Amino acid sequence: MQIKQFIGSLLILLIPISVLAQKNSLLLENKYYTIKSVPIPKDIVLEVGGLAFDDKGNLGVTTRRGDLWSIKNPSSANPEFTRFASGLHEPLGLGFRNGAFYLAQRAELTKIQDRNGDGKGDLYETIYSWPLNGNYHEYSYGPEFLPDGNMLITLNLGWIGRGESGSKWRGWLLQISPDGEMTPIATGLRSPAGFGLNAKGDVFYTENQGDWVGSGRMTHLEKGDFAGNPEGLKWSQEPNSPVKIKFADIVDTMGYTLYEYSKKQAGIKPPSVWFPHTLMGISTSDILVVNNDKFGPFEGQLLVADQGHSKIMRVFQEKINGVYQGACFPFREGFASGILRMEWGPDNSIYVGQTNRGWASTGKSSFALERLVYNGEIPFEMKTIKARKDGFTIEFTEPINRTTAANPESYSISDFTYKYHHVYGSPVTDLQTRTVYKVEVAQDGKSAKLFVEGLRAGYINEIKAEGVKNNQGKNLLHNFAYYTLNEIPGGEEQTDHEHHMAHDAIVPAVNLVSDKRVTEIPSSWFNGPDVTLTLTTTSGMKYVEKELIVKAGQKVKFVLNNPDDMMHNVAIVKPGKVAVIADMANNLGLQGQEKGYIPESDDLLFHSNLLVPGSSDIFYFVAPTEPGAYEYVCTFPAHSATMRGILMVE
Ligand SMILES: [Cu+2]
Repeated sequence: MQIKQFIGSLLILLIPISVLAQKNSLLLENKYYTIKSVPIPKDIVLEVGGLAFDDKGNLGVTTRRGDLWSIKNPSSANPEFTRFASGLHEPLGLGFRNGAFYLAQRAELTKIQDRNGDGKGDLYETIYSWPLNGNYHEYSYGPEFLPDGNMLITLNLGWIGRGESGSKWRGWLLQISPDGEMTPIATGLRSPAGFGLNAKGDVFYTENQGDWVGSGRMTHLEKGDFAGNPEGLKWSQEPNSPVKIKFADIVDTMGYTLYEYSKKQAGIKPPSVWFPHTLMGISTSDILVVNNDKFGPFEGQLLVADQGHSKIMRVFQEKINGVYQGACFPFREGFASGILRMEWGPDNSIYVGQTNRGWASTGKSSFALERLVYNGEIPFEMKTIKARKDGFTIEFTEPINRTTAANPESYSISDFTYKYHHVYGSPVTDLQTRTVYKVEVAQDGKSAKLFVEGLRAGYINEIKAEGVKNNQGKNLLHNFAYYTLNEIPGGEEQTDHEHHMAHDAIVPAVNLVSDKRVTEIPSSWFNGPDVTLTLTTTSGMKYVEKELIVKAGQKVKFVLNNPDDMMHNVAIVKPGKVAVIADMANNLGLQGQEKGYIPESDDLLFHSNLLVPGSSDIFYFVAPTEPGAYEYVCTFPAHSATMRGILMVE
């Protein structure tokens, strides 16, 4: 081996695996969606605040330095830049309707028009204005046009070491008509840089991690909604406010999640999709609906940009019990600067406006204007994830290899949540592993039904499909997603328990090997067991049988049936020891599952396996020789309070 080559391979070894993986994923993404840059003249600082095409096909761009540029032929090698307007106060949005540009400056919604046709704005008209207290963080965004011609704007909170609504309507979504009539719509907003309409015309906004905001997220906003940050509630008692909650109604419990709090206080709207901090992005921005079928297989879905990670994520949502929820997926990373805006071009490519001054980003350019172009080849991706009563259904963009897709071990799921408190951000809270115990692959090979034990409403499910391959043996382009489960769907699609029982693909959660779980009948029991005890689980974390009776020293065959839709076990313990054992099981934490929630203790006499829904277990033991009221209990966390009974030894 040549010395140079040797040093070269050493260097490659020194590059962290994660960097290689990232480079690899960038290269793969580039095969399907290519990033092209729009050349910007050297003397223009194009820190993009807003993007909108005018009626002549020129791209309007507002900048944070207060200009509105008009770009002719933006997809060509030599686009032509004209300064259409200037002297604006940090316009962070742009729209175009009926021959005029509309933009939100910090303190007003402004209409700018070119009346004499010289390609420059000559009429600046205030549509509606609002007060400012001068805090640097009082950003204003928009407008987004509604189908009826009214406009939406959002107002950022100021920052004084926490979010502050220092002037009226900071922290609000406002609707403004073209003739300047303002209607407040919703509040609880902290840093609402991105908002827009989905394919059905419903309004969503994205939020950045911050005080009262555990992680980035997206929320469906309707009139009267409160989305979580209490500062904007300072104005909820104004006569035209549709929001009923008062500022004093929201207290910091330090314990609840936003979902839990919303069940106790009417009018709180939990997010439809969480973007877990650092796992998916770090600062969400613009929302863009995929409004055509020329951009790959994702028509009707939403793209959400991330400023800090210089990337675009993808969102699929569904409505369960009238509530939006769904999954976010990685989509395309590697942009030059921090993304603030996305806009469709006439050729169905997406213009991506970027800036990172004051807001650090992965892309190191201080500003950029780029274009994302679809190359026509379908990437192998999870296209949608839908919730069912008993799990999730994943739809793929291509037929999947049946052997890999039907194997429960090709998937892993864990769920967690975030705290709702005045502190900035939240750690991942109450993380648990969920077991995929069965998978059914659809006839057409394009979707897989995952059966998952113990779904928890209000939790974020990390869904990984690392083992799934397509028919050509290829891996997924992106193999993970985060599904926010606000509502668990009702019974229409549930599978009955007999079906579970009959299926041979059920995998146990664990297979506990222990001398307290003897699964073969002991060879010394020549006449078989003296007695068979059967215990059956039922819904509401209970056993059907409250008491079982044996005689001291009897040979027992113990059957545990679990027709319930959660995981359960049974542990037989010495008299009076249930609470101690349940506590020990709880304290096993994340290792609990692999131990079947069976702690090591002399007070625990016998136990079953940890059973997934629709399975059963048989074990053998000799009943204690000392009579007494022994107890049996399910040691799965939080079950022991209700899931217990007496084993009477006579
Ligand atoms: Cu249980």
